[in-house]
Amino acid sequence: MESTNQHCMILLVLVLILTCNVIIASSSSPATKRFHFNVEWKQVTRLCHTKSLLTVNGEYPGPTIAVHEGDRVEVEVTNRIAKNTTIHWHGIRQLRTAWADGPAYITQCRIRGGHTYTYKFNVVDQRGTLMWHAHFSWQRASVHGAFIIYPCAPYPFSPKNQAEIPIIFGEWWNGDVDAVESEMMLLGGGPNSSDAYTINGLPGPLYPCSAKDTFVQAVEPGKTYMLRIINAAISNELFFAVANHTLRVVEVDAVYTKPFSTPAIMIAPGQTTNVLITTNQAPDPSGMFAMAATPYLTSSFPTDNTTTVGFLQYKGRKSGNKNAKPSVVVPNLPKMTDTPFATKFLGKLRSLATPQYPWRVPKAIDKRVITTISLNLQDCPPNRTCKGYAGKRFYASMNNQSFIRPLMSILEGHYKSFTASQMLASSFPERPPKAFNFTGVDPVAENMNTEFGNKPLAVPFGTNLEIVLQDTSFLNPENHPIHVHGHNFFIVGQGFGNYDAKVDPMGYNLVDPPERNTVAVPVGGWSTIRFKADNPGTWFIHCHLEQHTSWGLVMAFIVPNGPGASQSLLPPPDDLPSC
Ligand SMILES: *[C@@H]1O[C@H](CO)[C@@H](O)[C@H](O)[C@H]1NC(C)=O
Ligand SMILES: *[C@@H]1O[C@H](CO)[C@@H](O)[C@H](O)[C@H]1NC(C)=O
Ligand SMILES: *[C@@H]1O[C@H](CO)[C@@H](O)[C@H](O)[C@H]1NC(C)=O
Ligand SMILES: *[C@@H]1O[C@H](CO)[C@@H](O)[C@H](O)[C@H]1NC(C)=O
Ligand SMILES: *[C@@H]1O[C@H](CO)[C@@H](O)[C@H](O)[C@H]1NC(C)=O
Ligand SMILES: *[C@@H]1O[C@H](CO)[C@@H](O)[C@H](O)[C@H]1NC(C)=O
Ligand SMILES: *[C@@H]1O[C@H](CO)[C@@H](O)[C@H](O)[C@H]1NC(C)=O
Ligand SMILES: [Cu+2]
Repeated sequence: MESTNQHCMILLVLVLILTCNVIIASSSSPATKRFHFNVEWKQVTRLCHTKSLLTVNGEYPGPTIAVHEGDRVEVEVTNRIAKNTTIHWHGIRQLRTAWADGPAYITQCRIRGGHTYTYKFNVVDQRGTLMWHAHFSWQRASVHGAFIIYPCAPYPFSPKNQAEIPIIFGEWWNGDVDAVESEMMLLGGGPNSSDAYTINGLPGPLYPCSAKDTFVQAVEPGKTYMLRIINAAISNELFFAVANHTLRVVEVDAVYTKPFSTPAIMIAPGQTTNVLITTNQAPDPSGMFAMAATPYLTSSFPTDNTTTVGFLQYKGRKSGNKNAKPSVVVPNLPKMTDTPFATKFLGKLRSLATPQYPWRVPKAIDKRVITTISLNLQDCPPNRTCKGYAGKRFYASMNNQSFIRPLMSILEGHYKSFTASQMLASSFPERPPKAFNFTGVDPVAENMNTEFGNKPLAVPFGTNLEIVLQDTSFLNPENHPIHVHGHNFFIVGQGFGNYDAKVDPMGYNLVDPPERNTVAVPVGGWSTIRFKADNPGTWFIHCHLEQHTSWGLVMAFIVPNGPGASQSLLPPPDDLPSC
């Protein structure tokens, strides 16, 4: 960990001086932290299977990026494989630096094998735990890691943690993950499931050959630890709990929350959660307490329903009984289908909303967009066999548009318009094209086809935007984690069933709603998010379940330059990969 950063002082002063909402990159010269990422293969063995795993620098999970609030970050990424890649800094706002955001064909073309691209951006007014991951096909299954931003000011909660432990959840496939995606897209059915969930790359004792591949963290009794929990899994939301210990939630998605205690958490792919844990239990005869993650299952599609287990090992308080086997039972872990628990847990999240960390939720809005987030069932192309439901194939859509990825970077294509501060054409439908009982239809009777395209949503700079995300029961109502690039948002309301524009806004929380970058939209329900569109660029909005992204549950969102020079997209970097 770095020592206290000089730049923190400068930044604090700046933040106090700048009263406007839009704090764009500071003019002082920040400390620059440089990292080198080699995307490369590495032979890795889990569950008795040895395979070439795609990694950064041979590490799985990948290296941790740790910086201070206010730092400038430069990550030189060299692609040393014979495939394309890109890396995304998930949750980093990328103010004016959309070029460094990472999603392939949205903000950049892919980094080809043998090529290098250096991502350069500032970490402005953000602090906490985020993640980085590959944003090309399903590479993020193993190409991911923690992105930690140490705060300038002391933590606003007590007790203060005395140490911290990163906890990264992932999924392990015995087979080749790229082949899983290709096969899914070719045959039109659901993807093969992962073979295990992992904690920091280790599956734990409930899987074959894995007792030796178990995450064990030594802890001292009577201390408070901060767990920096990251869900880097690609296909399921997860529940997480630690036997006999309560978790105190203090931050989600790198935003402080009002602290609350809970026996377990629910965390969706793309989300991060910091919890405090105090080692105040009399040790079990083995000296070990299990921690476990299981999926939170909301769909009836077959999926990985296994459990990964790791341990906290109390130091120096082992009993005389050396043969005592640690219990792998975690009594406080919810059942895999416990939607009431997930709902109650998410309902407790509140922004801290103090003068030092004020809420910035738009109280009034300039525009409301209502979009379905839906699975679809499309006729099989002629002369092909499809393995989706009823001989058809699966897709997914937003407002009945299943996203087709362009062959050029959308940002690059529009760059001239940004420099001219033009308002770019908005063609994404702002209401569901067909009104129907979104969460009540008989899935078999309905026409579940979709349209294909990449019409973007564009709004003027500074728009106070509301987006209502409405799940549908086409095929399967499901919890979808929707991630917005380039902006944090406030979750002002959510519920089950169909959103009602007359009634539901009256129940919005405009006082201390949770601020996040990824919202887990309730299964068979809706969420309303609000934010000020104040970051010029083209941004990806998408489901963070990888199969849904592949099926098209994605949209592009465009914010043009603002009136001031400091509200404009910077020019593209010289080494930006070409298409
Ligand atoms: C990399 O991307 C380019 C452009 O989309 C494509 O033509 C090429 O086949 C890709 N390379 C590999 C190895 O997939
Ligand atoms: C998916 O699973 C099926 C059945 O187990 C297997 O035959 C197939 O090879 C798997 N596909 C991939 C890409 O791993
Ligand atoms: C942990 O909790 C379980 C279930 O509540 C209880 O049976 C057990 O005694 C506890 N273990 C310790 C070491 O306190
Ligand atoms: C997990 O899924 C398998 C296959 O679908 C099923 O047989 C099994 O009962 C499930 N296990 C749990 C714990 O839900
Ligand atoms: C489908 O197969 C039939 C018979 O083999 C053939 O006549 C027809 O041209 C094929 N259609 C397409 C679109 O490939
Ligand atoms: C939608 O369908 C559900 C379930 O069939 C039903 O309970 C609900 O009343 C319907 N809503 C509307 C607005 O028709
Ligand atoms: C979606 O588009 C398809 C293709 O045009 C159409 O058949 C279907 O009815 C539309 N569905 C909805 C819900 O708008
Ligand atoms: Cu989804």
